[in-house]
Amino acid sequence: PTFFTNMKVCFSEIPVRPGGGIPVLTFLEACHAVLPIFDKLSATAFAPVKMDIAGNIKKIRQKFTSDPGKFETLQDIVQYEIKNNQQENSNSATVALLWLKRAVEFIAEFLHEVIRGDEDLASGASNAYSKTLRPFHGWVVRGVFALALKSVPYRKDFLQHLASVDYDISNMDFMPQILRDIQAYIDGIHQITKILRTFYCDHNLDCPDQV
Ligand code: 6S8
Repeated sequence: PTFFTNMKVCFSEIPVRPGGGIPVLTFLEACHAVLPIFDKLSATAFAPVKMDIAGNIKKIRQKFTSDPGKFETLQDIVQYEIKNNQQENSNSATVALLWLKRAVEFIAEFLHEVIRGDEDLASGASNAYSKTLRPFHGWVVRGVFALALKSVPYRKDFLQHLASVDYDISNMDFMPQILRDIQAYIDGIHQITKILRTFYCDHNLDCPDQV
């Protein structure tokens, strides 16, 4: 068993509707299932990241709960906010989902670097950061990233964190299995972020401003 096989919901399990609609609650569960990894790595160093992701999950869940019948999919929520001209409010579900999408895109790029195999994951994290979050961060948040970077473990240790306690990575089966799990997880993320990227682009919601 690994972190992935223990996950309640992963992105590949989200039952996307025929028209591309992404069901709200399963999506939020898949995002939520990422959070325990931060405590394993370093609860202090990754506290701001964890808070940001958890906060965005909460914002979207609250919107959903305000009228569950009306909001079956993420797109329903965003469209509702557009209709009411709330989509640019900083506490809107639309902005929360935009940042959640960016966070998940970072995770996919980072895991891709892990698969590539360089023992120095900090440089992998920097590559992933440049491709995803960095363009949207001003110098203050870039500084926060630089700090978090110091807590990124070596590849070997990161992979050990993804194993369950009783699983030794020197076991011959472990490496191929964990790498397969990671790739499947990345594929699941891509299937979802691709839909969201297109949707945000079509509705002109991919705000380029820096925070
Ligand atoms: C904007 C912004 N959010 C917020 O200001 C920043 C928060 C802190 C960000 C720290 C810098 C990034 C660190 C990266 C991690 C370092 C590498 C780790 C490698 C192990 C938005 O906030 C609000 O969200 C929104 O609601 C609204 O208020 O209009 C808006 C204002 O502001 C962000 O930039 C989102 C940051 C998300 C970072 C996600 C990083 C994930 C890190 C690691 C994942 C590695 C583990 C993968 C394994 C998974 C296994 C399942």
